[in-house]
Amino acid sequence: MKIVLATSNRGKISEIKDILDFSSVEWVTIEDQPEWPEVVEDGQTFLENATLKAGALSQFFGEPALADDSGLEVEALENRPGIKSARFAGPKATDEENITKLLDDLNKATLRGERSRVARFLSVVVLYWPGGRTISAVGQCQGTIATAPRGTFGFGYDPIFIPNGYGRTMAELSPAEKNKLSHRGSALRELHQHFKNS
Ligand code: ITT
Repeated sequence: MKIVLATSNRGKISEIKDILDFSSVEWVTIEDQPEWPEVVEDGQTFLENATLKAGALSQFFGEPALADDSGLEVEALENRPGIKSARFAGPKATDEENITKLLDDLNKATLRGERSRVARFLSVVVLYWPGGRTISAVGQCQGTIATAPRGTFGFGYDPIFIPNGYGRTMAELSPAEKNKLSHRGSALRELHQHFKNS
């Protein structure tokens, strides 16, 4: 069975392949396809955006497609950046620029008297078959925002996210440790159960 990984984020590709250790699946990724359609993520929710991405790639390749839409919600920032996590500091923002903006915004909120550093990662995953059948699942990981970035593993906001119960940031955990506790790990393991029962 072929499944298209409907993402251009290399961090996600490697995590999804590790978490869903399917020996019988041939993954189709942006890394081995010369043509890859651009998908406009104009949904209002993680579920809408994940469905848009999986649907577009499934139609393009005529195969089932798996998408993840995810992000970081920070309590003191009224749950921003949320669905805008990838482009928080601008349309072509790097992970470093997004982290700098988030820490700046949180520092300003602290100066206004906000004390919470509570945050959560959310992931919504959708598997979309040609013809339109879908299954989906949600995962989350609760934690707090560090005062400065630490660690080199992972991607995105991992260097500033400390999962509850850990003294280390997500970027200081090995990939295997992250996958066990992450929002994406939970969502994909639940999706796998739905898949087996479907
Ligand atoms: P695709 O849409 O091509 O999958 P993307 O990176 O644009 O790639 P999203 O729109 O879902 O994906 O945005 C997710 C962003 O949320 C991601 O770029 C990170 O900034 C952040 N994020 C999500 N999961 C994360 C994780 O496990 N660790 C750190 N940051 C994460």
